[in-house]
Amino acid sequence: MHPGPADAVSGDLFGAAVSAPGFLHLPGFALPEEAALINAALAVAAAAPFRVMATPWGKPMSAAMTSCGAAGWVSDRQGYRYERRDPITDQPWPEMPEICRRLAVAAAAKAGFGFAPDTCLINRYEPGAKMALHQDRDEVDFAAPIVSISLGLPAVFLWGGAVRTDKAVKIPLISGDVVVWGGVARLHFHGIAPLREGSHPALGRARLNLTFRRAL
Ligand code: MD3
Ligand code: FE
Repeated sequence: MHPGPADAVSGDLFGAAVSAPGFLHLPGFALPEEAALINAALAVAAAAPFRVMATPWGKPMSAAMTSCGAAGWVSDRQGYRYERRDPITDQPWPEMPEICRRLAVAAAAKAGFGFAPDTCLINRYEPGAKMALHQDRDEVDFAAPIVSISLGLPAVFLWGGAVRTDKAVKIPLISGDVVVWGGVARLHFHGIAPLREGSHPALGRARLNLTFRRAL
């Protein structure tokens, strides 16, 4: 037995507890630092601009993305991968802001994980943007969890199963929510439903999602 997350941890769906192995929803965990996290994410984007990448099949994604940390996630005709330099600036990605890293590590600890993230992917959604059901399998070590921080407009997270055809459960995520995905949940299919129209006091017509990962 190696140390790992509790087998079943609780989530929260409109205030009603839901349980799934390897899934820990911490509603409002990031709220006290919401403004600082938004500023940190926008500072990253000032150095490594948000860009809409294409899938390996040439179709543009609907979320714009950037990264910080030792590596950044990249998609183009060559495929999905992590790169140590930003292909747009040809510079190393900006450093992971300490306030973000600290929060992600604290959330992972609540789920029973030691965590040393080496990258943070920042997704920016505007109303209408979505993310189709997919698995995250470009990281080297699937034993490490993924920690997600939601900021700005609300979203409906689609939580599928181990195979693409498993029916997806809808989980609302609002600004300040943090989710930790590990263990058997790490390779589950997941996505984001088309973002509803709206305006957030600090971010306007946008949702930012920060995902912390151990990629290299
Ligand atoms: C469950 N992002 O960047 S975050 C992604 O809100 C991604 O932008 C979504 O899916 C977003 O790849 C969802 C929550 C999330 C992230 C990674 C996971 C859930 C996950 C990996 C495995 C299982
Ligand atoms: Fe994903």
